Amino acid sequence: MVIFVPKICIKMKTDQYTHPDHYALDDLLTEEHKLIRDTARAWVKKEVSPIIDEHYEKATFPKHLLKGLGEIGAFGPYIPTEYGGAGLDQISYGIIMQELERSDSGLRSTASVQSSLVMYPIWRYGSEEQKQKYLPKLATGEMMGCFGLTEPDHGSNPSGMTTNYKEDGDHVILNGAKMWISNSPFAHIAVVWAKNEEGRIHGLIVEKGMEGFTAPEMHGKLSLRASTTGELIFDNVRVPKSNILPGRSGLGAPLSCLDSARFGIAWGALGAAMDCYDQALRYSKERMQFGVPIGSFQLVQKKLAEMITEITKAQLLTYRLGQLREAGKASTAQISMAKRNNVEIALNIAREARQIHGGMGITSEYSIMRHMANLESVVTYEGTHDIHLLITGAEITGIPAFTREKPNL
Ligand code: TGC
Ligand code: FAD
Repeated sequence: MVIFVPKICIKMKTDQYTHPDHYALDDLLTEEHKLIRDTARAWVKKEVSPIIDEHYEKATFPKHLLKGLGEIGAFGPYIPTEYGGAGLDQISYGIIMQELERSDSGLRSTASVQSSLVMYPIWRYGSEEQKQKYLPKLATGEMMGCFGLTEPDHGSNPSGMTTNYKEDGDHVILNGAKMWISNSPFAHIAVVWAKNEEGRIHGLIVEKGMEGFTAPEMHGKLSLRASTTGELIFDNVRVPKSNILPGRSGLGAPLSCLDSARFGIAWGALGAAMDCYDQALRYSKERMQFGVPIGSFQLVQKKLAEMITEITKAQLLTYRLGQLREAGKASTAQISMAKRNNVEIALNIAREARQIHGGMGITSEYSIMRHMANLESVVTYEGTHDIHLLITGAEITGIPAFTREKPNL
């Protein structure tokens, strides 16, 4: 049997990826979508691929990329142009997240947080003055933001938050702490969720430099190392009342932001899966064992065939979700299903791709282990894998199963 190994495969490097499109999904994209994808991909290849491993190893975020991220429209892609956003549709947002996460989940995280968790709440729930003041600078990356919902004792259950504020004339006095906050050490502003004196949750824009506000970095992460994570500590911080988001209160306000971010993550995880698949396919044609490419073994083909099947199913799910979201019809449970599914398949694909690479798969020569480690954060943040299962369960049964009677310990 003669096995055709295209020459181009032999010298391919990890950043020279192809585009898995087994079901001709490109036909569903507009010319604008393809241009956005190709632009983001070319930028990532030129600016990110050469430096990302070093940042990952040193556990630093490549801040010099912020301007470029702004220029390719990664900050607030769907925010209207009048506020400095790119004015694109939801599928374009997804495509940009996909291309960023083909490179590294940490890079996509920064764009997700800035777009969906900082710009989105200001755009949806902010006053006109707040929108004018913050959105244009956030869109270019000149100003960076972070999102404070999770607390040390309240992760999956944010409604239990204890961060709170009390009125003091035309200011409020904010106290409490947030943990696991992406970008907080270098962000200029934080969109913080806190309870007022009646126990109602509101969003506040807290600026660096306000007395009593600190954002120390958290160290020791073995995942998402090219992303900076920190705390937010509020010790009697005086925040002007004009910094409270007036448009919506209650837990639904931050949860609606999570809908937008989870949508982007569903697309992003697909990017990580594609990158792992691309590398595994290429390696299986290059690597010779027993005198033949390992891709000629049925067990290796099984892995590859299952990978492309899962990628294709996830692409279809994600594309349809993009249509629903664009039409304003995507439910939280639909978004949860896509986030949960796509992160899970990406993790499984990373593990299988690692196996196809044998020992080489554990080295930084390939991005597979980095994706795998990153995806362990992605499967937990923005709602854990099991919380998303319960969101789907609650919708299909009508019975929320998030809480249970407290055990009598
Ligand atoms: P529940 O009773 O279900 O809802 C409370 C109120 O909110 C309303 N609501 C929503 N509104 C808008 N959009 C949504 N998606 C909404 N979901 C719920 C709901 O109608 C209700 O309104 P009302 O008027 O009746 O009060 O809330 P619950 O306390 O039972 O919690 C439900 C649960 C567990 C699903 C939810 O709290 C949850 O999603 N937990 C997971 C927490 C999470 O995802 N945290 C993420 C933190 S941010 C982050 O991780 C960023 S990672 C950054 C990066 O990419 O680097
Ligand atoms: P817990 O809520 O303590 O969960 C622990 C385990 O218990 C999980 O397996 C969970 O599924 C399970 N569990 C909990 N409740 C239930 C239940 N009702 N039923 C069944 N199982 C349950 N947060 C922010 O606000 N902003 C950010 O920018 C941000 N960035 C992050 C970046 C990174 C790298 C990481 C790791 C986290 C980030 N987070 C952020 C926090 C993230 O959203 C939380 O870690 C996540 O929501 C889970 O909360 P937890 O870690 O407290 O886990």
